[in-house]
Amino acid sequence: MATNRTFTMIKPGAVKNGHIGAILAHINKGGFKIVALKLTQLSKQKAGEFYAVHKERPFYGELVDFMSSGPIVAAVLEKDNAVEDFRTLIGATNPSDAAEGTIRALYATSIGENAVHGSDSDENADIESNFHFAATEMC
Ligand code: FUP
Repeated sequence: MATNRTFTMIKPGAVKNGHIGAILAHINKGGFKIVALKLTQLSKQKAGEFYAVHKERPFYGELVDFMSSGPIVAAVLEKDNAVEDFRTLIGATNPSDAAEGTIRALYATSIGENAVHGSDSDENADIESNFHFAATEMC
């Protein structure tokens, strides 16, 4: 179990708006080490699989469309207490509720286009990292 690792995606809106560099710098300044990194694009099917837990929610269709609409940056991050500390660093799901200085407060445009993903448990961090990366791609 990757207890000191979490998984993140810089979502299509933040990539399109030119925030990859600033967000990665913010992540490094927050004390996280990047142990896997790639620029990629999710197919609709893959985006649907990634967010399958939300299948019954009213926003699922829009979420899948958005997440497959352009390139994303996927990364695995390492730090003590990674999952919880990264969720603090990114802020609340809705950027209007996100604490000042958090990644979502700085770079998200709406709850649907909220700049970054962060795993919500060690178990999901492991599942999501393996969804995007082969073992040989995680250093
Ligand atoms: P988070 O763990 O903060 O990424 O939030 P959730 O797992 O609750 O939601 C996953 C994604 O679904 C969000 F990043 C954006 C989208 N979403 C909406 O579009 N509307 C909502 O009301 C809730 C989530």
